[in-house]
Amino acid sequence: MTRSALVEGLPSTSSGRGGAPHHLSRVLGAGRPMVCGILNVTPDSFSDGGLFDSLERAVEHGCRLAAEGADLIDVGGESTRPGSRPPTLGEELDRVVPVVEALGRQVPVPLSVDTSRPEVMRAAVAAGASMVNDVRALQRPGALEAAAELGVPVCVMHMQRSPETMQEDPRYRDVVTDVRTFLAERMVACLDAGVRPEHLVVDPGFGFGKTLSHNVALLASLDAFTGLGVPVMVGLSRKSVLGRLTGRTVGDRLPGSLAAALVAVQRGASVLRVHDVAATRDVLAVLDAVDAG
Ligand code: YH5
Repeated sequence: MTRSALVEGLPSTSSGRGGAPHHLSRVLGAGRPMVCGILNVTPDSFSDGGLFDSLERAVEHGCRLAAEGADLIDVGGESTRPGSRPPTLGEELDRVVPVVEALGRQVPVPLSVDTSRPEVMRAAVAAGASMVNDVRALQRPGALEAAAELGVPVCVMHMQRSPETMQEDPRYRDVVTDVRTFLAERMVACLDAGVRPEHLVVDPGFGFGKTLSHNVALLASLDAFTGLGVPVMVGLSRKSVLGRLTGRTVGDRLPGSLAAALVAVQRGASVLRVHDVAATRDVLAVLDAVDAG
């Protein structure tokens, strides 16, 4: 399977709510990395300060991500910041589904849903989402089956333990090997459940049960994950690993985030999950020019 396999998986036409065609195939088919904009619809979002907790503001922010050139927008209603408590199913559905419905009508960009709950996966795809992104790698009961039945691309991410406990002394035998083995096992589980191979995306899960040195090792060896034969997604944007490396608070982590994005793409990442879409596109424009020359 090639890195462009994600392409065939994502619909090349709109998800049916009256938007323009997505043309995602041209994006990855051209070998260009994709930029996935982050749309948090949690009241306690780490950097939105609750500003986007209403439907209107969430949709407005989604439109901005699209205008900045996002290839994909990831809509999430569960805050997975370290120590956080999960929302109820009802809360998560109420946050995510109206945003997917409304944003899907307004932007010609495919939407993914950042969730671990099969009920949310089903409702979001019914509302127009084109992809499932699960930080728990479809390990919740019913999640594998839902993803397979929905027939959409799925991103499986590595996390050690749970958001409540993941940053309490994380340990690995060898972080790169351990994370890669986990992702390979989840790929097999997905395939066994009936997920199409061209629908698989993997993510090492930066910040999810990793120390500073674990995160740096994973980024340095990201090419180990491209060996799994499916597109690799990377989420480093504004994360505390960058705060640790630069001494910056969350609002001042753009330069660190862009450096991380560049390194990730140079080591084979296919999808960059970021807050700052326009700035990330600029990084890719420079890299593109160099690669073309
Ligand atoms: C990810 O890496 N992350 S939610 C703390 C931050 C900044 C950002 C304070 N969902 C990922 O975005 N899905 C999340 O700094 C994800 N990969 C995939 N596939 C956490 C998040 C964040 C947390």
